[in-house]
Amino acid sequence: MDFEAIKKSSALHPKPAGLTLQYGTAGFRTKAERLDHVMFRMGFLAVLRSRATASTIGVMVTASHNPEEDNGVKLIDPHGEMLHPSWEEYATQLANAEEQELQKVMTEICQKEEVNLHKDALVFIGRDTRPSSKKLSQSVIDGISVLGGQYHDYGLVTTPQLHYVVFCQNTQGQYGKATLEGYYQKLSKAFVELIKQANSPSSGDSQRHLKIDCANGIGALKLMEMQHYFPKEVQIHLYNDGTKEKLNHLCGADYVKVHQTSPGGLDMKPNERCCSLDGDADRIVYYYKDTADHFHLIDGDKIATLICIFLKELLVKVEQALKMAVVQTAYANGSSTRYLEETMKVPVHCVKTGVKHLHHKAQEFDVGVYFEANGHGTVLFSKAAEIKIRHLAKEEKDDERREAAKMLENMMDLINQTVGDAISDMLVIEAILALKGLTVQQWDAIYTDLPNRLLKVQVADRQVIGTTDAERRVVAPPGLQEKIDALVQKYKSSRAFVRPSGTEDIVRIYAEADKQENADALAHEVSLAVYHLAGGVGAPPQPV
Ligand code: 16G
Ligand code: MG
Repeated sequence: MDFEAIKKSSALHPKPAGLTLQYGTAGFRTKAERLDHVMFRMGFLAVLRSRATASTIGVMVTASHNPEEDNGVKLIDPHGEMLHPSWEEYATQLANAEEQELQKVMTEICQKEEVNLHKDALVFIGRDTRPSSKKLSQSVIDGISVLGGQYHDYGLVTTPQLHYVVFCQNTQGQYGKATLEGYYQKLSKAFVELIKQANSPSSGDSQRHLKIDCANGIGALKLMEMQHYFPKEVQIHLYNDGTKEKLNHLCGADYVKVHQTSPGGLDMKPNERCCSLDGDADRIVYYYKDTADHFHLIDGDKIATLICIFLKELLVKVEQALKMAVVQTAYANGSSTRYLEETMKVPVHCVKTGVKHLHHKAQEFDVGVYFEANGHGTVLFSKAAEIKIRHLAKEEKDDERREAAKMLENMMDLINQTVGDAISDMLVIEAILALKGLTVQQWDAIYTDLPNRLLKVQVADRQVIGTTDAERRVVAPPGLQEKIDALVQKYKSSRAFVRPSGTEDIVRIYAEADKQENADALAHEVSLAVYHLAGGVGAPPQPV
């Protein structure tokens, strides 16, 4: 490595003295103006990772659903997955190294990972629509270039699109072409094929309408590009397309999920099917309002359930012993877990919050459906399942079985298996609703969510909260779990847990119960317990 050149270039991307950041579940994320040095150094890290794995690595510049002033960066591993945890640690060390320590930190990474510095390196870069993203992605490029790496700048893309092209590139096109055009073609072909098999909607209206809140983000641009690939029976209407308002401001999937209300900028008529993407289009939630003006949220749990119902019917038809399972987190509504386990008889697994945990677990099954309640999720098909399904779709003599296998094959091609993808998920959902002739209300009525409440409490050090059992129980501080257990006893059908946030300096509290006032009361009581036993700061939490 040419440390002189690195030093010179690094001086143009200085680290604010004393600033420390951590590569968390969503990469680095903070105010955009603090991130220049981080971007530059992530360019380094991507080159080293590319050399260490002899593969193409992705770097995405985005802060997802955070305010427009923020930004962030995430690295994408060869299979389109989140960066390996051991390298998250290196990312943190590199970002926090003072100028004079840079050389040492980089040398250590190279030694530990036996990086061959003479190998080629290729990095794919993408960015969201934030005003700061262009300049920050240029800093990534500067970092890549100093280390002699090659790059391809995809410019404005959704996060899942970058995951997709990285995977395509590293599988020599087997998964698809590593271009946006390739992405649009693969998904739309599968979607058109699926939709063809649907009867026309019972309403007599041969067109299907969907209103989409694009969070004033990248999803709007990419849906506009993709729109002309869609069959004319599917009419999408884009709102919050970024031409007027600020990114994620009073809109987007996170806003809708957290506030359980419709986004600004989208006028909803009763029973109209609507959905919201988040700022980098890797999350989606659906919703509608009924004739009494009540808002109904259809979150990731209900999306997972719909997908499961559909896939299970097809799997039964093709009569292959393919094992399907659902992966959720502790935030999954209790009603969804119950419905999946008891009514659908599908095994459900609970893992820690964060996409990488869900993805990893879902890889254990032939068909692994994973979704976070917040709307991030996808379906993974094992290699063995893929081979069986593709074979049946081509060779099976029995018409019904062959048709079912074809549908599975198209589902496999439509879903982005690298990561949760709002655009791909939306097309999967639209296809399933069309194929099953379901209205948004019928989908919503599959089960009734248990009322729930999410709260947060500020404590001096959130790491005093230790969790176990996929974050469903705490092991520290002493006495807290016993207190939660006692509080839960007071309410019917109730459940509560607390966990330190991975993205904010707070402790999160989740409670659900038979009635909203009980969920609210339980969440409040648990938050008081956290406040008193885990060193709360400021005034005690107030009732909801
Ligand atoms: C990150 C995670 C998301 C998780 C959220 C929880 C990824 C790509 N994103 O945004 O999956 O739901 O963190 O945030 O893994 P919290 O730890 O602050 O509750
Ligand atoms: Mg996102």
